[in-house]
Amino acid sequence: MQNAKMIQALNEQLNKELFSAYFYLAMQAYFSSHNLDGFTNYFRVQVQEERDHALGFFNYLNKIGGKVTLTEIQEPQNDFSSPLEVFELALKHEQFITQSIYSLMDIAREIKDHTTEIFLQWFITEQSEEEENMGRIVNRLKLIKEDGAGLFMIDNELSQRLYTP
Ligand code: OFO
Repeated sequence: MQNAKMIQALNEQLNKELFSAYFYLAMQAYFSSHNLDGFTNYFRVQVQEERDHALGFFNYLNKIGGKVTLTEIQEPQNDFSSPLEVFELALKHEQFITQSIYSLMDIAREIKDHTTEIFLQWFITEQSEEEENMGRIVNRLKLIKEDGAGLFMIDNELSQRLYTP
């Protein structure tokens, strides 16, 4: 089913997912420059996941015969003041992405595009997991405040995150 509004919104989401990968790559670079290897690993995995999300929209557009239109990717913030600032920004970004996926779902429902609804369902589940994970880390970073030992404990835990495509 071809609907211009739906195709445009799916393309915009593809761009947003590519931006997410770019934004998290900047965060990966920040942690890498501070030798926090676990945090670096966390964002390395996150970048890979975002790239997969972007490809999910790319492949879906191809599958339904919708034209893929690639547009400019916005420059992300490149400087951060603390690990807490990074995770607060990442959580805020995920909340924005969740709202964006909800808007896609609203369009799919409005035009009774059930195939796209089913496709989007996976992203809705994924978004609630992303927000939960990032929210947990924000809370823990707030708890430890400036405590170096606490930061290294979290760093160690985040080194365990695996990329599971
Ligand atoms: Fe693609 O979920 Fe994050 O942004």
